[in-house]
Amino acid sequence: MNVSSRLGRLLGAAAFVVFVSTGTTQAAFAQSKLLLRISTPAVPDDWHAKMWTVLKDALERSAPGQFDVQIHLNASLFKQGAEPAAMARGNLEMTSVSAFDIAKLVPEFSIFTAGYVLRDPEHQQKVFNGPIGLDMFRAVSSKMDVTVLSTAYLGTRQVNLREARTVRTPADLKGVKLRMPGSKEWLFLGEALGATATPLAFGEVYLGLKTGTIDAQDNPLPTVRAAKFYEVTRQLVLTNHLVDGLFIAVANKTWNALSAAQKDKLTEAARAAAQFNNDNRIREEAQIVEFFRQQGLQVSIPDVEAFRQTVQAAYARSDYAKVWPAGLLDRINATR
Ligand code: KDO
Repeated sequence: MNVSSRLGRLLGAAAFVVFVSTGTTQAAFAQSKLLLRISTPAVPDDWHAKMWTVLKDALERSAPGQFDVQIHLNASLFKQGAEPAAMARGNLEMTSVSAFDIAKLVPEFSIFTAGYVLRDPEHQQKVFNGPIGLDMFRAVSSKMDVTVLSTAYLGTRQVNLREARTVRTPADLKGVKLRMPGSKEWLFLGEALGATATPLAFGEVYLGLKTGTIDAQDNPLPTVRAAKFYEVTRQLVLTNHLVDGLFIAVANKTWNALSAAQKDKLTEAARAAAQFNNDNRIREEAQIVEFFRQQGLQVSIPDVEAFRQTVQAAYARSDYAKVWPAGLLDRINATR
């Protein structure tokens, strides 16, 4: 072997040692960090997807090097609705859980799945950041083994149709295959609106609308934009039927392993994330209708009072209402 090839081999070996030792150091460093895997069906361009980066950045600033935050969007880690079970099994540390998924395990929470209960985002924040939220989240922690850190406003849900039609009252939605997420709590809301509720995961809605396996879907307007449902629909009906929320939650196993200072920092970061989402979503909702008109969608205002009465009556006579604690609805209504 000549001198230069021996030198080459020596340099190669040295580079390998540096590579291996750097890799090992990085792995050890990552291991010493607290892993926070986040799973959500949200699409990257939606505010409740972007809010996770706000959480990650806030933690990087307040607790540098302490957390390894991994964000999985588009339901790429767990399918929609499977997150609470994944957290219970120890396979997931954080998510934003919907009232509908909470209601499966904390039946009284179904009051927040009912249409026309929460009035607007401000009302929602007051309810969940006050004594009602405190009681509810205590029940969530004991029955679901997760701790809710903050409440994100997902937006006010509206009906979005593939083909335009006249929709004044719930009777006008008769026979319309309205896609809802796949649980009985969601399907009940779709039926209460007068439609034929059809279960489908969020990730399949675009294609379902495009091919016509469903006639309609319901979501807040920023999501209709972010998921591009406006490309495959012709009409929005502003029913305002649900002031929807998502609850930023961490598995208790993870939460209990944190120091008091880390708990404070994670709570702060979750609040900052929700605030970012809420501010942007409220701002966007106030101006987004024009965007849909420009895209050629018909935007109709139905008889919201007729929808409110029909939906409220459906819930009032349902089994859901039977487990709502006495006086809770009044306390929610009285929250100002
Ligand atoms: C949906 O599937 O319609 C829904 O809006 C339900 C919410 O609870 C939430 O899961 C949301 O989708 C996803 O985060 C996607 O925006």
